[in-house]
Amino acid sequence: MITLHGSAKSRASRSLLALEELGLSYRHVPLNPWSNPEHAEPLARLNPNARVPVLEDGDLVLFESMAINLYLGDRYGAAPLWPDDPKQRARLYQWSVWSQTEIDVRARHMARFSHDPDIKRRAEEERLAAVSILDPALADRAYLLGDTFTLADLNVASTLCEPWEDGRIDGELDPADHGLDALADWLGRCTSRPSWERVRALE
Ligand SMILES: N[C@@H](CCC(=O)N[C@@H](CS)C(=O)NCC(=O)O)C(=O)O
Repeated sequence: MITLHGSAKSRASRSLLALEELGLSYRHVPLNPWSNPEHAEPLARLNPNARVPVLEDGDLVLFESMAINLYLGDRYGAAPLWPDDPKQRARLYQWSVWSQTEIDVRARHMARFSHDPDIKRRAEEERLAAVSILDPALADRAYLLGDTFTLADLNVASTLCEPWEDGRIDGELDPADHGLDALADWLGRCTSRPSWERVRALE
């Protein structure tokens, strides 16, 4: 039995999307210690960082949303979602790691909420520069690895835009407003998938 711990209104949404796209049956435990202090202790037993998501699959207990998604793809995935070709999987790893090191940057997220307008502006400029890399990468293709949606798209799109963020990066940035039309179209294709709708409905 697979169990995914973490409220869908958090980074756990990325791993819930992966479970949905893979068509796996799973138990969802919507832990959210930021609203429910009594969730902190059971979560800390699963993840010493006291963060969600955490996956349990048999005797495997795994934290970090990207590690969970790559494990799920490797263990349960099949082409086209999880490509057969090792070089295509290498690209999938590349974009997945990139999304964590260049996009999901904690210091930049915090700087965006700074009361200092210069710090806030710099963080927004850095975010725009980082996401702009995706526009040429998508100029000649519908999805990051080619013609079909793969876990690379899921990992990057779900890092840019959580299911409740209305198709905008961090809920506020529309790439089309910055001439990033290939990125805007791709993000729309990803976030309008039924899996996004299903995860949006979860607790
Ligand atoms: N890099 C981690 C980040 C996980 C993370 O920051 N989770 C937040 C929710 S989005 C959390 O659990 N915070 C705990 C708290 O606020 O008490 C991952 O991708 O899994």
